[in-house]
Amino acid sequence: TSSAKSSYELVTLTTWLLKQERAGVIDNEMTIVLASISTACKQIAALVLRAPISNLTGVQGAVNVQGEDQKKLDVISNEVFSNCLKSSGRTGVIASEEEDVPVAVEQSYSGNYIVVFDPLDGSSNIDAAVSTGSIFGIYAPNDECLAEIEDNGTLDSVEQRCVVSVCQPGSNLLAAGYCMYSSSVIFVLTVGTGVYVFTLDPMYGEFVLTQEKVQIPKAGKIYAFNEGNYALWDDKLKQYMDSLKEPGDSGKPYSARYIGSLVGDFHRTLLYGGIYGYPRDKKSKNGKLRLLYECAPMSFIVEQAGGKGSDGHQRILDITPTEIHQRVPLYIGSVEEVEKVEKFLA
Ligand code: P6P
Repeated sequence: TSSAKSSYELVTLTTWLLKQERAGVIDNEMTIVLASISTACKQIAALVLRAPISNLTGVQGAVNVQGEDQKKLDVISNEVFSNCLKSSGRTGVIASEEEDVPVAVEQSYSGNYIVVFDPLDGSSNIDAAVSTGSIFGIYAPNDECLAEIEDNGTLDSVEQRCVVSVCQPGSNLLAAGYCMYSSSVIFVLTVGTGVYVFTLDPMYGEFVLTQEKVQIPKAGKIYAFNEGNYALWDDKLKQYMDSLKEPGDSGKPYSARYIGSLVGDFHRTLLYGGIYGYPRDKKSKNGKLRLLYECAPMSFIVEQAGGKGSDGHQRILDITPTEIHQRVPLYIGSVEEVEKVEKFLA
């Protein structure tokens, strides 16, 4: 008789986090913060899945600090994320796309970590049930910066203290990830030891490890740009874009894939290779995407997978934000593809 098949070793996000903690890769506080983020993502996934049924599509009727119409789910996702982080008791400061300024978590709860996030990126896709996602990054508190400012006696408000502690280069990130709400709910995470992919099993509401140490292909012939902005681009960028349409020595031009949701376009780029770009243009001098909670976390992830994140000239992770909602141009994906556009833009 054949021996009983060894049971498949099922690793959930919870067991994976505890394993990293036991190995000393992350501390107990980080384990708790990441677990609370995964809980927020599960709650948002449930809301997104039933949005048309529970009348959660459409606009909230308010405008956020970006001047964008807030969707009902933008507001709710922000509350879900903030509440999960506050109740974790291990978060010190949170900075959200949906909040004008960073928020210091009240003393009774607070821990140390600084969490930046976009609670529901690509929410304009919700009404058409196209993929959306949550993006997050985690920093250690920036004490030396605070001490220096306090010595000079220039820090006079909690808000300023928060802004100072939040404005760090992406190279300081301790952890970054995203949750994509698509045909599957996919939780992607790095704590600096490679990129791990978890898939939500709706049967019992756990994220299950489905890919480890993901490596992005060095090159890839898929590009994700909004070419509707072509007329507004610099000439050098137009030359790059035109070059993608020539058959080249492989005899085949590139393929265009663009869903208008950074998380969906990025996840496909991470697994299949290629490039996602949101350039500056005559209308948006610094592009559209925000450095702190979109470009930096995604660049940390792509570098952990052997890829590259650039503003067209420099490494995204080397840029220190001066303002929490600061925008930067973003070119991210396979090393060869990002280097190709950088050459055109030089
Ligand atoms: P456009 C969504 O609003 C977002 O921030 C990203 O998720 C997405 O890639 C981009 O903007 C889409 O912008 O101008 O092409 O509609």
